[in-house]
Amino acid sequence: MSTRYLITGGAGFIGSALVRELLQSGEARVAVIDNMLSGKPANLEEVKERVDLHVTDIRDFDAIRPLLAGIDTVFHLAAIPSVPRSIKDPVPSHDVNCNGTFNVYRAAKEAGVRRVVYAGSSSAYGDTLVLPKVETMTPKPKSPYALQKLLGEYYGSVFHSCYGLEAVSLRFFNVFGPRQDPGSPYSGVLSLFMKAALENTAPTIFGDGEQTRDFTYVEDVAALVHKAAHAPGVSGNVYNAGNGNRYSLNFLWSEVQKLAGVSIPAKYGPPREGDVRDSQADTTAARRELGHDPQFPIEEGLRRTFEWYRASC
Ligand code: UD2
Repeated sequence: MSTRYLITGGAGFIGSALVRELLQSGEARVAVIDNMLSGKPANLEEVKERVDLHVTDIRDFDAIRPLLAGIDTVFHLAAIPSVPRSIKDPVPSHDVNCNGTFNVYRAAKEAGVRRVVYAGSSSAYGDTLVLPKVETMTPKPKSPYALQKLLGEYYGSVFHSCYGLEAVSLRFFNVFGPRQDPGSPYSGVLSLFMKAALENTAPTIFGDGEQTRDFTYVEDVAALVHKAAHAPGVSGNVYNAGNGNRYSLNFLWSEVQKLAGVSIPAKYGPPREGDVRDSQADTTAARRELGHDPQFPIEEGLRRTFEWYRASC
């Protein structure tokens, strides 16, 4: 039987969690496109027999077009993330996040794919006067990355209205969990906190540490992305993919220290350019229209994540 699902970025941290979610839900096989820039074969190790892995790049339309033939749903997660990286070096992230995303929608349309589920970003909101952030707010991107991710949402709704391709966008809110790579200064902050605690070194906190984020456990995001493939009457829409809470970096570093049994004062540096101050998702629409039902409160997500890093690092 041919695969019904294809995941761009499927060898990455979130993409590989989605691969496992789909396989656990009864899919026999799934297809993955990944250029292995940040994706890793190790992320798919225990499921590799059931994954059709295509090592290619979404910037190459001719390479990806034939891979979408016969696919029902494309989950488009491939991206170059990071707000500060996009400010320092905007060309690669523009190429992948804008041109690559256009290629994915165009290839999906030409191949007759039914639906594309797109990984957007909570950064699209920018700083808002009101929390939590709700989908009806006017986006105010503060960085190239935030704008690039917003463009992908708009392309989804335009491919829906102009070409009849079903498209659903999810704004991911600071996803964390096992397999998040702590290997770069642009890595997600919780992966850096975990690594610092295990190595008994001080992390750097940019700003006063009182900025807040809606940290969302990766399995909750994967479950929601899967639901978005099949929810009826939602094409062209954008939904928050968050947990609905917000925690400061100072609080999180204290929680990670408790898990690791260490006591190390963080170093503080200047705030990052393009940083949003506070972030928290209103999950009402995602719960009502997609059946979003997050299962992992922050304590449980942190515990599971820390156990993974302890066993793997
Ligand atoms: C943004 C998006 C998120 C996702 C992500 C992808 C927001 C609110 N969130 O995450 O949804 O798209 O981009 O990259 O825009 N920090 C430190 N020390 C460090 C590293 C980070 O203090 O060593 C701070 C950083 O300044 C920020 C917070 O931690 O205030 C979170 O940073 P991040 O890079 O983990 O994610 P963020 O919020 O830019």
